[in-house]
Amino acid sequence: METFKPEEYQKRRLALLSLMPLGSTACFPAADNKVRNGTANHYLYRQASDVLYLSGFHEDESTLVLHKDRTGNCLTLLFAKAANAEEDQWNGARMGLEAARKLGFDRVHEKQQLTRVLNRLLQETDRIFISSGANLEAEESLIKMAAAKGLQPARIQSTSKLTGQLRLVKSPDEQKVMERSASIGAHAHNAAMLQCQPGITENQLRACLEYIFVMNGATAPAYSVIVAGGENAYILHHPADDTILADGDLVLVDAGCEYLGYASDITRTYPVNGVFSPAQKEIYELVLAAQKAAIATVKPGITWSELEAVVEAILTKGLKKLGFQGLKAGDLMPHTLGHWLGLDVHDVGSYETGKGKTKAERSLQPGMVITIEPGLYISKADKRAPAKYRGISVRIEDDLLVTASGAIVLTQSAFKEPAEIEEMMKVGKGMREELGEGQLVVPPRIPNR
Ligand SMILES: [Mn+2]
Repeated sequence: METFKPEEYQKRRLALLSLMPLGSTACFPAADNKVRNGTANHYLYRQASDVLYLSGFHEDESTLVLHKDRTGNCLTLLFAKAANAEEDQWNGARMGLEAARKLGFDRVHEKQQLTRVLNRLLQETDRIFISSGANLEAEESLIKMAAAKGLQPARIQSTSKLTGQLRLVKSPDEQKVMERSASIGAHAHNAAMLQCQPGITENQLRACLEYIFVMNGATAPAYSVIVAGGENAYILHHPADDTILADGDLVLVDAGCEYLGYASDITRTYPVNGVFSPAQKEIYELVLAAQKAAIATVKPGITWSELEAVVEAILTKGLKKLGFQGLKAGDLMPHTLGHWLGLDVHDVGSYETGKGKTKAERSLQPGMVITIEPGLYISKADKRAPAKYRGISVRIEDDLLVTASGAIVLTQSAFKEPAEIEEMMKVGKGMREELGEGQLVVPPRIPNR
């Protein structure tokens, strides 16, 4: 059930404990199992990323606790829900405490014991770290318990700085999983290009991507799939809806899958009818040139600002050449160039290092996985843009693993050269004609590694 061997998780817990000061406790509640509607209809459950990272444990209503006493003795504890035949017939079998004991924790307790055991650990605790975001109710009750033990607010902190440091650099095992997540994502984008045609809806294109994700072993999309036809692409996070994709428009697709907990995050923009108009191609090629230049610059030691400067220079110069009046790249690209990628799509990890006077921008290092995603978003009403470019929005996004000498583009199999895209879409058109109206063009599954 767990993605990695128990030893890998044990290693991660020890690494986290080594970052914790003497007399501290770190608590990681499992993600809340959220009701979608009614009483027994829940959202697809997704474990909190920190719990996945430190244990691989998938069950809700559990808490992971790491404790380091004032003399440096360490203890790892899991609080979980016991198996229960009647409940489990409705919700699926729980692992049970006995099996959980084999996962390498020092102690496994029933979840009801959390308050009692934690109160005892808090007597040896001068600082508590609480994982935030995945389960607000559990967080609040942990904060209350800590406060009741007399811990001042300044001594109640988030775990994010600790886990961020560890999760920023991916282990060789994680890198393999992320490679697979990226290639499934890339494959789905290619499949969507085969399927795309005027008259289908954003939702239908989304379904095509999600089908390929799941058929290749991913659990689900890693985030709500963005399919944005025409002007919708100006909205950075436009969720796919019933909009009909129109002949002559571009479609922007920002979609990635979650494979064994790890996200891919890919954006492609292409013509709905399979052929770029000259104006679309000019904007597209400008963004592509900027993206390729940034990718070529990625290597250990480089900072995000340096990468952004490369992109800014190319886009600003290119826009001027295309006749845009008094516009800098930043005016048409409201988001940053990229972000950390991992268990979370926008993965944890600070973009800065040090404190006070030593505070500096964090530079890239081998083992980090990042996205590079420049874009240009031109509103239909933007009078500073030549008329033929108004209403065109383009984003191109790939996932990169930073290596010792540069970077590997994990998503390189997703077509992005205009000629490649047009060729691929022509192939798709031929396949659809052969299959007949309403048939899904599905490329074969990608082989397992
Ligand atoms: Mn992204």
